[in-house]
Amino acid sequence: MDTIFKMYIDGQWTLSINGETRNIINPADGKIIATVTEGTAEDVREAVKAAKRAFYEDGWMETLAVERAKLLFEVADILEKRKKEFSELETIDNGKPLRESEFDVNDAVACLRYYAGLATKPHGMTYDVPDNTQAMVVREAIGVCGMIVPWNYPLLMSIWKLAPAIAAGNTVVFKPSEITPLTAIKLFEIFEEVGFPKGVVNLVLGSGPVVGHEIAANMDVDKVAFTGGTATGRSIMQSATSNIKKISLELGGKSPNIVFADADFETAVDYALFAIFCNQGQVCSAGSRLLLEQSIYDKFIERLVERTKKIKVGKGLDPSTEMGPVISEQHMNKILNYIEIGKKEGAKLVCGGNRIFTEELKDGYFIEPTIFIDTTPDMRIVQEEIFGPVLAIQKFKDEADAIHLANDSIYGLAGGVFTNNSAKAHRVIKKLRAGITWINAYHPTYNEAPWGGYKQSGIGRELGTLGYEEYTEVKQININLDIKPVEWFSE
Ligand code: TXE
Repeated sequence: MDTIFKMYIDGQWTLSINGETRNIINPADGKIIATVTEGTAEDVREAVKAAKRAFYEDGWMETLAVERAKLLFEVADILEKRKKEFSELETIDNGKPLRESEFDVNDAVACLRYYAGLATKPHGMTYDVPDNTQAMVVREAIGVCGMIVPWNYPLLMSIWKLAPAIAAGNTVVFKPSEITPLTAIKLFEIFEEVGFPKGVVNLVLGSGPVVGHEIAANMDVDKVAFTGGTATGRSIMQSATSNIKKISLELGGKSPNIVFADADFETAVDYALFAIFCNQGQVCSAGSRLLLEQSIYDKFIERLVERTKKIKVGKGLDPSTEMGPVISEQHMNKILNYIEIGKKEGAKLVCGGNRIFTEELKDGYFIEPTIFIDTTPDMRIVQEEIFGPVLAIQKFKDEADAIHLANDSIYGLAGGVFTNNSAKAHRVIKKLRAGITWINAYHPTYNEAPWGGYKQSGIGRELGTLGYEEYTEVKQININLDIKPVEWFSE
């Protein structure tokens, strides 16, 4: 491989300080598609130094919201023009079907525009306080924001963090997943093209324990935003205690999708498939537990299995593909191991369960869409995040039982309810301990609305105005309108 893709630090494309590289693999065929430089903790420190200088000394702190908005709008326009290239690259790097990559690019463009627009909208509050004082609160940039993102939505997760952070006036040190860095590298080329000043946006490539850890622990990083597994989130929280960093964490889930007997049957079946098998099940909010009311249990499973068997698994670039490979050999083995655990635990496998070894797909990391029924709440396949195309089905008796089963999890990211009884839908949603919920739908995500979880699914929210506020400090300003001595102490 001739080209080694570089990092972007302080306005320069650079190789890592120790000269190491990493090969990037196409999960559809196991072949090397690119070689990238492998950053070190020292590279992170250089990036942080640049980001700090850009913020405090070079004037980024004083940039006008309208200027930041303009840059983000320009990034959105270029990304939109290059949609085909970005979508194909995402599919080659991540494996997801092309239609999903196209969806991600569209969503990324919309997210950039949402936050570009928000930058110039009113922020802050005034208060009616005593003492002839005008009190107000303004929101200001935090400073240097570190960002660590995963491999399941490489471009989209980057934009979910970069757009609000930049809109709010921060400088950034950003790390994509070491498995899927390619669209992030191209995105930083766009940042360079639109003319971000040196040091404002920095890209460091490399592993979690080295580059990620340094971002989380560095004393000059003021905030760290992370999306990834709960175990890694816990370690990032610990590293962030170094300088009491602000943190936002979007972690794992084992989200319940509850279907009552009175739901629109075909709609519920269709969404149940989408909830678990979209993006090969590698979605934090995946409806990985399907809770079915007992009177429709058998009929629903029969129809679900019939539809699941028709899902077209193939290479992402093939336009007829509906489900692609999982991200890596290691992750594939983790998923296959969970399938074995499910069988040993006594769950009944009614669909899938195997790696796909056809001539065309045998070199890639393809797993059949898999369904377990007759599960019990204590099973590991019901409690643990598998993060693959594996559905665990649970049976419930009534509304109270459904709520109890749904909340029986360490996670609280998302959940769905299907019923034609709207009062029942509202009662159930009200009791669901989760941050993102749907009634008669599953998965749609909106840039306008906050995204994040209860319990061990995370801290803070992304997207919407709450997501913007995660990248701001709150400053109270009290203006005395009656300028005279306080006379607390006698003369
Ligand atoms: O994720 P990691 P992994 C879940 C899913 C999956 C499991 C493990 O269940 O099976 O996590 O996947 C960086 N300090 N999700 O290991 O480790 C890493 O380099 C700082 C849920 O791939 O969480 C990458 O950039 N950073 C999820 C990012 O963290 C560290 C998406 C995510 O990797 C680090 C992905 C460290 N010590 C996996 N170790 C979701 N919520 O959507 C790793 N990283």
